[in-house]
Amino acid sequence: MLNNLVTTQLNYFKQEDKDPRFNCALVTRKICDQVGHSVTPFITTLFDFVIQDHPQLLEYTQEVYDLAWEKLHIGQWNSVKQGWRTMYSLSCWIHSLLKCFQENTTMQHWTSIIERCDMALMMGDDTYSDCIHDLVELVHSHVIQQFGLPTIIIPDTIEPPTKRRRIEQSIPHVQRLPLSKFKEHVDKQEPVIITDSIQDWIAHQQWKNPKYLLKKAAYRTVPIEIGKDYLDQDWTQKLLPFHEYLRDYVYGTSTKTGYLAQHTLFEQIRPLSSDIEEPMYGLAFGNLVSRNAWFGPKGTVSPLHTDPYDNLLVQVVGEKYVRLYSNSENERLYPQTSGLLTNTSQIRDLENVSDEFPEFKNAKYVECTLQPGEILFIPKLFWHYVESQSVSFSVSYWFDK
Ligand SMILES: O=C(O)CCC(=O)C(=O)O
Repeated sequence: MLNNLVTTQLNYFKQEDKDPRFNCALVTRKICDQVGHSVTPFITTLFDFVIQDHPQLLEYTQEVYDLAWEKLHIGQWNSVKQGWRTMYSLSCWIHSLLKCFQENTTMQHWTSIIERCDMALMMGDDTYSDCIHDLVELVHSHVIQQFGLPTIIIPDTIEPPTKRRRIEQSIPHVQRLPLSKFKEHVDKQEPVIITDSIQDWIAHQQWKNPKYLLKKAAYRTVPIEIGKDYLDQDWTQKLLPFHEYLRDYVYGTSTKTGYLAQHTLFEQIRPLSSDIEEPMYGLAFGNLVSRNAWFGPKGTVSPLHTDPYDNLLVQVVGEKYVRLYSNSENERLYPQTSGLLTNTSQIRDLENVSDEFPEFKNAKYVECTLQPGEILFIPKLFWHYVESQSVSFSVSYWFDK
C-alpha cells in the first residue's frame, strides 16, 4: 500500500494538466513571483529531475531543502515569504517519497521520514499538505506494524492530583445551555462553564488512555516547551517524538516541566483531529481563528495573560485550575511594561505576591477547577492563569467577532 501511494504521488507531476498544484510551470511561476526569479533554475531543475526520475533527484531535493530551510530562518517568522514555505514543503515531501523507496529497514530510517513530513506540516505551507498527511500516516502505520508500539511505563501510582484549591468565587456552571442563552454570556462578556457538551467526542472517551494516543501519534514529532512557564529564564523549546514526550515528561521523571502548549496539533496530526469537533457554541462568534492543543503533566502553568480572541477552552482529560480577571482590572494586574510580553502580568505566583504589586490583592476574579468534559468561555482580553492539577489535555478554540 505504501509503495502504491509513493508511486502515485510521484506521478502527480507527470500528469501536469490535472491539478494546478502539480503543474510544474504554474508552481514555478508562483514560487518565483513570491521569492524572486533567482530561484527559477532551482525549481525547474527539481521538476525536470522528478519527471525524468533522475538518479541525482534525492541529492538535488536536499539542496532545495537546505536553501528553503535557510530562508525560513531569516527574520521574523511572519515575514517569511510564502514561496519559501511552499518550496520547503515540496522538498520535504519529495525527499520523503524517495526515501520510502530505499531498501532500508531500520526504524531510524522510517522515523526520519516521519520527522521530515512533520516538519513540512509545521513549517511549510498548505499546498501539498493533503499529500503529506496521506504519506506520513501510512509511514506511521508501517512503523507500528514493523516495529510495534513503544512501551511507556505508566506508574501504578500515578501521582494524585495536586491538592484542590479552594474555589471561592466560582465561575457559573450550566448544563444543557441553549445557544441563545450562551449568546447572552458572549454579549455581556461573562465567563461561563458548560458542563455537558462534549460527551460524544471520541477524545473524551479515549485520550485518557496513553496507548490510544500512541497508536495515533507515537512516532510523530511535536514541539515541546521546557521550563516552569514561558517567563522562566531557562525556558526553551524542543522537538521530540510524541512517545518520548509521554515517556519523559508526561509520565516520566524529568526534573523539568515539558508542555505541549498552544500548538496547532490538529492541523498537523489528522488522526487526532477526527476525535474532536468544534463545539456548537462556536456559532455565537465570527470566524474560528485557531484551534490549539495543550497537553502536559501535572503542574504546567500558563502565567496570567490576555489574548485578543474569545476562547472556548475545552477540558478533555484531567483537571486545571483557572483564574480569570476582567480587563477592567488591568491596572491591578501589573502587565509587563516592555518587550514582547506586554499581554502578560509581572506576577507569576498568585499565592506569593511581592510588595511591589500592592493593588493585586484588590483585583476581583472568578475561578474554577475545570473538569474533563467541561467547556470554559473566556471572553476576549480577559486575564487568565491556568495550572494543571493532573495529567491534562485541553483544546482551545479562539474566535474573532
Ligand atoms: O491551558 C493552558 O495552559 C492555557 C490556555 C490558554 O491560555 C488559552 O487557551 O488561551
